Amino acid sequence: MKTFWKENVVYQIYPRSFCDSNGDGIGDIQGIISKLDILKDLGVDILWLSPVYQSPNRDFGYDVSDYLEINPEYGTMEDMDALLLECQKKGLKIIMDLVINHTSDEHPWFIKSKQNDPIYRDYYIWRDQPSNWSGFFSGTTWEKYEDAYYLHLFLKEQPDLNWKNPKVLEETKEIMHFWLKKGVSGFRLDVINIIYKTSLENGKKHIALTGKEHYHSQEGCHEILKTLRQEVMNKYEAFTVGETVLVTVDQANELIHPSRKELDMVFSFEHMEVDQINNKWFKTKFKPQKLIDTLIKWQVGAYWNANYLENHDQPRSVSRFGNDKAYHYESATALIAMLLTLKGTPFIYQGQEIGMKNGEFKTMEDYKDPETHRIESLMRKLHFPKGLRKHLIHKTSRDHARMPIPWTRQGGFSISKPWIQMNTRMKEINVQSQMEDQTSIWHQTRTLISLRKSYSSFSYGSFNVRYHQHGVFVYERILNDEKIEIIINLTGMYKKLNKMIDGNIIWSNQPLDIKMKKIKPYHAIIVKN
Ligand code: ISL
Ligand code: CA
Repeated sequence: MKTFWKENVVYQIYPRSFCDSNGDGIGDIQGIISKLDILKDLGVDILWLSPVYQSPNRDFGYDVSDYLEINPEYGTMEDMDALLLECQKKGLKIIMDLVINHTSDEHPWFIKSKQNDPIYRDYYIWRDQPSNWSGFFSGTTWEKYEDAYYLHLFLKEQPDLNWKNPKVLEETKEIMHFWLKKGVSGFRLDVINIIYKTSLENGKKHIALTGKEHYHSQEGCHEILKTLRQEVMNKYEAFTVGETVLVTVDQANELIHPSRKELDMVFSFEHMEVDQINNKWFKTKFKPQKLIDTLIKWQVGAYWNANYLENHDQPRSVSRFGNDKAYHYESATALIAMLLTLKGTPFIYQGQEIGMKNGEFKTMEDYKDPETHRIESLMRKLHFPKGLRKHLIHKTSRDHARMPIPWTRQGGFSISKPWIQMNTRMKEINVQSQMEDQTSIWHQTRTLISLRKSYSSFSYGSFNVRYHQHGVFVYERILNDEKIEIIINLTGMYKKLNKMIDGNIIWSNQPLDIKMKKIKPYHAIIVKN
């Protein structure tokens, strides 16, 4: 069935680091408005805004203290309305980030819950004694307040909501109606597959996330999502993308299959785990073939995919899956070509379109992410030597993705000192220079987006693997008599092709020597048969 979100390209904005309009060093809504023409020119259709709600910013917006107000650092509700209006004029859609596993501890609900208010006490999860659970940011998930403990799977400033309480569902419905009536086109649902806690008892011991079997992919969660779909989402032309941690293909399909229709698509994590051992803090050498195999598993298995290689929680893809030194342009464009031609809705993360690289952080003070600091202090407790700590933290910190967008050679993000340091490579990697240079990553991204829209097989065609070995990924997208073949070399080596290229080359990130029967390092080619 034809649906706008199957054809559209989504662009994620992390507002704090996008563009600062008033010179306080913090990105804001007016800053976003000032760059809409550039985004429109790039060709994206939907903007996903990481949280802009009122928040004490313990987890930079993922700790909401009022879902119906804008964080004053980012602007006012008038600014938000202006953004929606400007987007509407330009034919851009907006989706909001809805964080409903937890709130901020400064949310009035939690303040009343702490005070034992008869209505609000049960909005959160309280227990006389803690169980053995461990949380996403390491350490126990239970915090003592007076004579009881409340649950927090993330920071202690992010208490988990009690989804067994029907009032929490009612509140959420109202929040969703509020934003949908304002004209947003849907939501990205933060950690949505862990919101329902079936039991609070001790869990099986794991290196990380002890207790997860009591809240991961529970039937109670399916019930809630069905209700939200029927009673809210179905009334609007809007879609949902769920962030689903630790999810398998089968679990994803249980959420998105048309027969269940709880969510429209989900962000899975398996392909983000190909370069790690046990947990994300222990990175191992990246093997392109492992990424390809994982992508194939999801391309073939999942009913629909939300494709992404970056977001505000992940290191930069060109530094992680490509080569940000010898093949910066080649690997950045090859990765984007793959992202935009796989089956599913593509999500581009701000800065990915110019091939932003991981940053350099000299001291711990340079890191702003609370997760990074918590893990560093855990490593310190475990007596990890300083050099090792520094190395592990640098490979994985979420702050790589949170460095401000360099709009110009001089920076152009803010007239004053940004809340987090700029990337030192901004003189080479910035939006202005790349917009001026027709052969830049920005221009290739623009061309690829427009190509994606000129052939319906990219949106609606089948996905068939033709070849996947030694880091070379060849697949085709077919719809009726339209057949498009995509060849991606994800390695830094010349690779022999198993057959001659036949058809018209409609895009390639580097010149191709047909006679050679070899493709170059990080070569990406799109052929129409
Ligand atoms: O960072 C991660 C991925 O490597 C995860 O551990 C992450 O915490 C998890 O994916 C959940 O992320 C979401 O919820 C968090 C918030 O800190 C993240 O920014 C958000 O994307 C809590 O709301
Ligand atoms: Ca600002």
